[in-house]
Amino acid sequence: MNTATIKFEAFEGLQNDECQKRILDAKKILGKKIIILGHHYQNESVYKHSDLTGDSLKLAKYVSNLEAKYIIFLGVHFMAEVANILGRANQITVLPDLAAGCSMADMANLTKVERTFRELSKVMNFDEKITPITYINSAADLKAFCGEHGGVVCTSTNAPKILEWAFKQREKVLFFPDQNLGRWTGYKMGVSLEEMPVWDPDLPLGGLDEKTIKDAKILLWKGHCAVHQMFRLQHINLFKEKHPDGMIISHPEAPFEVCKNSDFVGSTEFILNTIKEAKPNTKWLVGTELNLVNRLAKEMRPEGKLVQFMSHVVCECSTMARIDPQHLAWTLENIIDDKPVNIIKVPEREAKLAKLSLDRMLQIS
Ligand code: CIZ
Ligand code: SF4
Repeated sequence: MNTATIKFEAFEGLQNDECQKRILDAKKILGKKIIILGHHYQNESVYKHSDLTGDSLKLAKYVSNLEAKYIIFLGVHFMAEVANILGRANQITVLPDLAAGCSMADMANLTKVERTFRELSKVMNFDEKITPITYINSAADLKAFCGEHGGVVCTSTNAPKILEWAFKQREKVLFFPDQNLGRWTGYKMGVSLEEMPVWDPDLPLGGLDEKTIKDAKILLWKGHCAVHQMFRLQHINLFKEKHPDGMIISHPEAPFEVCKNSDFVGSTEFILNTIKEAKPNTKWLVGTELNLVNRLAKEMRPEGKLVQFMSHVVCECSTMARIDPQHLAWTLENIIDDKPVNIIKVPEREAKLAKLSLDRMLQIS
């Protein structure tokens, strides 16, 4: 009997066709023992093997009702953590490549958030005045921080509802790690830009003075998504010149100026639904991750819809792209041998506190 796990090296050079076949064979053998969840930003070569697809909110909601012993997450690290936190105790969550992180999530960490807590506590009673909100794109220990301090998690789908809820609890919000999502959501609620200063966690008092902090409604963490940051107003202008009747739709992680000049702004679920429900022969410029846009463009072609990616340079989420067919085949074959690799397990205390802030979110949305 084989007692060691199969090493990834055995899969590294595997040709795509062979790899696809082995994934299909492994899925057949494993049957209901596994369920594969796929995020919209995943490349088609693995996305097509998903049993369920969605944005992180939809996928998080699925997790609470899954029977399979193994959840295979085609997405990035923080999503697999959420699956582990919300899944059943004996369920095992697997992320096919542990290097699939999120560069935005990495822009905040517990050391910096705790330092921020101490800094802000010099100016006011944090737990009385400020609701911490973490975008779901963040590590589990930050969700735990929010759980412990009366805060909550949000996604790009439910951010408006979550902010509304937060302002019913306390007068201010600390929003991390994505300043763009926080700014856009606040702006749409009527919060002025002056009331949403950027908090730089590497500077004393976030680089702000006491008065600015006291006058603020939302303190926006200095973080962003490197992929969505590439979209520019000039991309919109060029598209409009060529297609004056075209529509612009962007993700709220895009820069403020881009969101402001878009006809629609919303999460990946929103973008997909809006374009799918649009009239035939309409033209769309889309500001979100490339894999989603390519898939949608192909799907919409028979209806005569033009779906164009916003940037001229390729901006695929490189960390999402770490999940390739080779890693998927490798993890599945190890599960067949009952030797799962790349298990994502959030430490118990952290998971309990993080679940608090996730459950709050699920209840509100
Ligand atoms: O929430 C998600 O899944 C992400 C990362 C983007 C979106 O808007 O769906
Ligand atoms: Fe993170 Fe940006 Fe990739 Fe989304 S697209 S997973 S925010 S790096």
